[in-house]
Amino acid sequence: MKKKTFFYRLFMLNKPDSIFQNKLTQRIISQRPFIKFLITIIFTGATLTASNTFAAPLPGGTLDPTTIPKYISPLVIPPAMPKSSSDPAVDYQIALRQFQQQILPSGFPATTVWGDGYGSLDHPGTMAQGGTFNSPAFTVEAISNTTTNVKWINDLVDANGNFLPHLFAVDQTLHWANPSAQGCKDGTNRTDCTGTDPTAYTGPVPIITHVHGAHVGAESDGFPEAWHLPNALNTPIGFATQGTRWGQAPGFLIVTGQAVFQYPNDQAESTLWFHDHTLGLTRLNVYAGSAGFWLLRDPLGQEAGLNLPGPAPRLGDVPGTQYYEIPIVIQDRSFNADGSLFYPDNRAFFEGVTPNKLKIDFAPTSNIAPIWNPEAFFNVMVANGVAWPYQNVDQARYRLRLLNGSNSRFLNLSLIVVSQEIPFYQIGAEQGLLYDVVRIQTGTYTIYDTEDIINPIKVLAHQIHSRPY
Ligand SMILES: [Cu+2]
Repeated sequence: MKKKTFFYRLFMLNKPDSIFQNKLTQRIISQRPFIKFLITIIFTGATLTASNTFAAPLPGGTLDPTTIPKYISPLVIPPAMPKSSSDPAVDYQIALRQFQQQILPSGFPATTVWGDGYGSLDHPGTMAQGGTFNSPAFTVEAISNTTTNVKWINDLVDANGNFLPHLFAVDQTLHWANPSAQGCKDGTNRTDCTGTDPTAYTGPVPIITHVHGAHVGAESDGFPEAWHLPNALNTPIGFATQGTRWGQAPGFLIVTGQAVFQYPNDQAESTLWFHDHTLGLTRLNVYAGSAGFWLLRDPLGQEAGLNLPGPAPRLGDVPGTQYYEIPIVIQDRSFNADGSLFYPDNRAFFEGVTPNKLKIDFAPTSNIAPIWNPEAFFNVMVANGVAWPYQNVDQARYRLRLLNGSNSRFLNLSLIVVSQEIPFYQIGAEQGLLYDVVRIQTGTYTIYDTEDIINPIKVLAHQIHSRPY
């Protein structure tokens, strides 16, 4: 009964073009054959006091964000992730690697990031090189009630097979993975404990991938303590290569640096995403670039017959294919002048003082972590791995699947055409379609959630926001 009502209302919204042909829309469409669709992120809190009065940029790295030109780089739409061909036992083999990506506009330096790609020798290279590695990752397409097996690989090693250290300062006084299995606060020597060493960790990086919102068995969930190290040649003696809750789907060979997870996808069509989930490291590993969409479709599900805009990127698309279903992950980042990502490496950033002004007694003498910041806000908005991109759109309805992948920042999203704000329509959230369609003007999005939206210039957005903790 409830389902019927939902279908009817959504159908009514879609069918008569009344909502899409109000005066504003008519005017905009007649004025502009192509409308530049800008995702306008309005900074919340201290950075914005009125809509047209920006305060000084938030503190961050050595690159002044006001020197970065906006809306000159095209939005990157992540293609579909290639299926595994070299290992038929799994549907996908996805590796996290370190590489350079042009996040800032061309002319600025490239940025060292981590990102997922098809982790096999036959698909090397970054997206810019014609390969599959990108941050955010290419999109995993899955079908409801059809099992997807993924081999997740920690490939954070250099060309010689030695481990790569973290891009950022890792606080060892948190409850964290602690691969050295030494020096826990409770006097034990084990992994997954609160450490005592106030210096930054310099060893191999533990990762574990979690598909956010997936119905999944415990062994395939990607628990924080289910991390694994890369299969590096120089892993220090005595280090644990797995966390205490490491596991994988039954029947698969155990290989160092990998875990095979099984996803039954026994849930409604939905926008999910995958990201790192390691104990005490999630914020850093996701900030470094671990993120990708996992789109769950169901040919017989609730979206069937709704005539939602598409297509989304598919395998084998010819270059130049126009997409009307676009996933967008929005994240705040700060940069240094050399293009590197900035992440605070001490508590002074959070306190808003210079390090020499800190009066705090840090761990291990207190329980206040010296490196970790309870929350952190950054000064450049990055969408699909590009700083302040643009996307030209047709006069057509679009479906956007939006994800807030920021560490701490909530987002107010507005759709501005010329100088006019126009509404969009939310049709879904985390775990699938909403019961009813919601008209939104300047929506607020918390970190790590999901929604679905439609709009009168014919933009239909599917919105996720979700947070990686
Ligand atoms: Cu999550």
